[in-house]
Amino acid sequence: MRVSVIIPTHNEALSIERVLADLPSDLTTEVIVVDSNSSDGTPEIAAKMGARVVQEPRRGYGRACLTGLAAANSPDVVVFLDGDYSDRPSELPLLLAPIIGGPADGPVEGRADIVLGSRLQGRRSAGALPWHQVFGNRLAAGLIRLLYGVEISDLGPFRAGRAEVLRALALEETTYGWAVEMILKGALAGYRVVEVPVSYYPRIGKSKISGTLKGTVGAGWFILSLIVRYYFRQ
Ligand SMILES: Nc1nc2c(ncn2[C@@H]2O[C@H](COP(=O)(O)OP(=O)(O)O)[C@@H](O)[C@H]2O)c(=O)[nH]1
Ligand SMILES: [Mg+2]
Repeated sequence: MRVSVIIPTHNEALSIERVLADLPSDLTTEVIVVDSNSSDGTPEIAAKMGARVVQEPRRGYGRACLTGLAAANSPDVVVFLDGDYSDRPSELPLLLAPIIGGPADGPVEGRADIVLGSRLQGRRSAGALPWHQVFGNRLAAGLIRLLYGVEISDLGPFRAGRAEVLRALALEETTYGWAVEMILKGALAGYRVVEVPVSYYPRIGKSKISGTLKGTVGAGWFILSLIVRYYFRQ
């Protein structure tokens, strides 16, 4: 089974080496770091660590994930992971297990098409998620449970999906909405979206999204409006 890991980065030189070092290399076929104009040496460190670096000068978290997905070399499973070392890359097997299934299953014949790592179900160290992120993610997950019937508790960034499913969803959000678009479109298309608890720690370095006012308001607005929009579009 071919597993491609995609890590979007913008100035993560303080953490990217640890993220790459902690990824279980026996489980990954390729690691793609999609970098947007880092000025701190992030792509150089990533390349030195053996990752494939793809430059994406257009900013946007979703854009970087889409570029990584398009660049992946015929994967069966695609994993998304942040470059800030707030997730634990060593927990990759937790995300792959529901997709791969047990030994009786063939390759990529598990019980899930998309697996989300939940920080709110898992072990989360003090201060890893500020209160507004706990509140916002609980609210968004609650709405998704209510309107779409998907049993999730969080919208975490550490996630995995079957490559053919991710491609079929034709994701198009280039900024904050990308992560929720995957869940909504996946649920509406009848794919199996499941959640596993993952641990979460305070990031290394400075936040580009939720730690900023623009990011918090932008992400909140995009996520809630997409949840409502896709519900009425179905
Ligand atoms: N390529 C790329 N990566 C980005 C961009 N914005 C954020 N990232 C990366 O996306 C990941 C999530 O961003 P982060 O700052 O941790 O957001 P937070 O978890 O909400 O605080 C990190 O690895 C960032 O370096 C961008 O515009 N382009
Ligand atoms: Mg982060």
